[in-house]
Amino acid sequence: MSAPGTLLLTGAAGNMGTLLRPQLARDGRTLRLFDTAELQAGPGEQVRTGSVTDRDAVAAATDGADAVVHLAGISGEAGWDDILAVNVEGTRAVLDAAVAAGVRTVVLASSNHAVGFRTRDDGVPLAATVGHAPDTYYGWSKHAMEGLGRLYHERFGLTVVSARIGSCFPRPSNARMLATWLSPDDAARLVEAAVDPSTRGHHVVWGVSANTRRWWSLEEGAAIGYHPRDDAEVHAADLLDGPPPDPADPVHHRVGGAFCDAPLGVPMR
Ligand code: 15L
Repeated sequence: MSAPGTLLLTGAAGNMGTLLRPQLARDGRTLRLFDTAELQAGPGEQVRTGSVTDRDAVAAATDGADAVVHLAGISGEAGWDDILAVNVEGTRAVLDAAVAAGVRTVVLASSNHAVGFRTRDDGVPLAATVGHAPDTYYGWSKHAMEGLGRLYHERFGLTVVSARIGSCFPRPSNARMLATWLSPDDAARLVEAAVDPSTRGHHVVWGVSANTRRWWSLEEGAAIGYHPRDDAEVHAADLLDGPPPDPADPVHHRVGGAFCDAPLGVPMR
């Protein structure tokens, strides 16, 4: 099966967009970059400047796309109105535009914080089918995003993959991330599996690498062909000094770690 001709990346200038952009470049593929920040198009790229809060701009950017990877949004706790406008209305704008444009697949960048209050007591490995338990307004917006994805799949037959991302950074930077890290290479593997034309239907999968200390299931991802190869353990010596992390410590016991104690509605960054 061939990869899609035009792949729209919303939030292309953000953390994940920046990491994924070089990884997703392919012969025969156009990467269309959508962001509020002005970007410079490289080979095989197109730039569309705009916000997901502007439905017309989203519709114009989506026209002619084969698949959409929706990364745009507020990436941590924020005020309720901002979360609703950007993360919820923005996702609805993307899904509406995808249906109108006849897009085959939408990948939604969900987050572990949609189920942040789930714990190791709910299962190890923790299934992606575990019920929602958001830890913040932000986590709730990712819960809403997953629900919207399901709705648009059922109503319109759109293939939707909600990737419940752990910690996607160039490298893990604390002890929790030894379990929750998603390497940039594995993030690209996950996107490629999701946008492959053989992936159809509706899926919620964990976006996590093959970490030795991982406690979230890879089974749902494997069902769409996502097979991570990286392991945060290679960074363990740099991150740990002293006793090993205690799995009973709330930071390691709860999916959402410290987000569970963050004040509601107070912007994190
Ligand atoms: C997220 O959803 C955030 O966007 C990211 O910045 C990290 O905080 C990550 O979760 C995490 O849980 O490590």
